[in-house]
Amino acid sequence: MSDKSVRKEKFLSVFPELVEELTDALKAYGMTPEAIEWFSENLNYNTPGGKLNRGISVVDTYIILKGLKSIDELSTEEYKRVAILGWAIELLQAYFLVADDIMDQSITRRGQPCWYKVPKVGDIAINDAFMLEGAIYLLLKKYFKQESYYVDLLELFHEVTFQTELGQLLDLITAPEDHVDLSKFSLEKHSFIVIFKTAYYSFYLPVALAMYAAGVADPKDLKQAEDVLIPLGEYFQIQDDYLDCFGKPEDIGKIGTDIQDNKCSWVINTALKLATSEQRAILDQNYGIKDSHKEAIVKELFNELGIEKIYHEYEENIAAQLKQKIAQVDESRGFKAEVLTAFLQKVYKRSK
Ligand code: DMA
Ligand code: MG
Ligand code: MG
Ligand code: MG
Repeated sequence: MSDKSVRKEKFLSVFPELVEELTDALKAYGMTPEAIEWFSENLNYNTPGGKLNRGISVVDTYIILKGLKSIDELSTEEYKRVAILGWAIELLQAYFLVADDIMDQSITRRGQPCWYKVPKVGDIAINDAFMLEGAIYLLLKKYFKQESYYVDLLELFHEVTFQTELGQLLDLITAPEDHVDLSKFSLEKHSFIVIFKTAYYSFYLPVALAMYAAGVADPKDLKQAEDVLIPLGEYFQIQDDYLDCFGKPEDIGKIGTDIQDNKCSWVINTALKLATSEQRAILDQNYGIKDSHKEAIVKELFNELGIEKIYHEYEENIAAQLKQKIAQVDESRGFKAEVLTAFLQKVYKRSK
């Protein structure tokens, strides 16, 4: 097994214990067996099935900050505590995704039907999303209440959650279902949306959590991390937008919906910059409509405009810029640039 899959297996092996502990909290309230079983299924269906990059990154970052050579240098107990911070992000992600799929009317996620699409679930998925969020705070209280940085963790989760919700709000109100107006889109607006809906929780949060746990969380260092991780997160969401249109469903585990959903994605914004007035008219007539024939016309135009090539150029460019930024990191207080390099490597040229 590769090192990567070993780390994933180890991270996954903590999850069943957490489900036990979380369902115990329901038992303590005297909840019915059906409710306990439902919560357990909600947790298992929605939390562990993805790439787990965010969660595993907390462990990876912690190891780098502690100056350890390998994961095996952590005691079982220390590993579990750091992994729990990782699972807390995965629960946050599960909460956002269950809700996001309802709002985006998506069909599949991580190669299986979206939770709200499971026949017995439907609208109950809304409450299930809230409960996934609640699980974060049960775990933080159980494992971190005695730490001096407990309030920092709580404030961090609350702030990042709200930032993500702001991003989702912008994403949704910029893509009304009944009214397509491409003049509302711009790459600047796109940048704002994706920094809020993706970059904070997917990139800044895992590193900041590991920094608190490792005792390397000087505000100046948190700022240094943020200054690289936010543009890196923006790049990651541009990849997500690109893959929504050009990725293979087998690779990405989901079927793209951005064109039919009228999304203000990087792809349409790039196309709008290049389109002639004739091509613009085609986009105005076919974008953002729940019709797969119209979607195909839009995709054909994207191909004509050479969006794929522009994406690859963008990717080379941003990766070079980020490398430069990382080279300027000040390590004098204990923060390490390697943390950021490791993130960039995980993202660069991903296809899933
Ligand atoms: C993802 O936006 C953002 C959050 C907070 C889930 P998206 O709708 O582009 O995600 P996906 O493509 O995975 O549905
Ligand atoms: Mg979505
Ligand atoms: Mg969405
Ligand atoms: Mg997407």
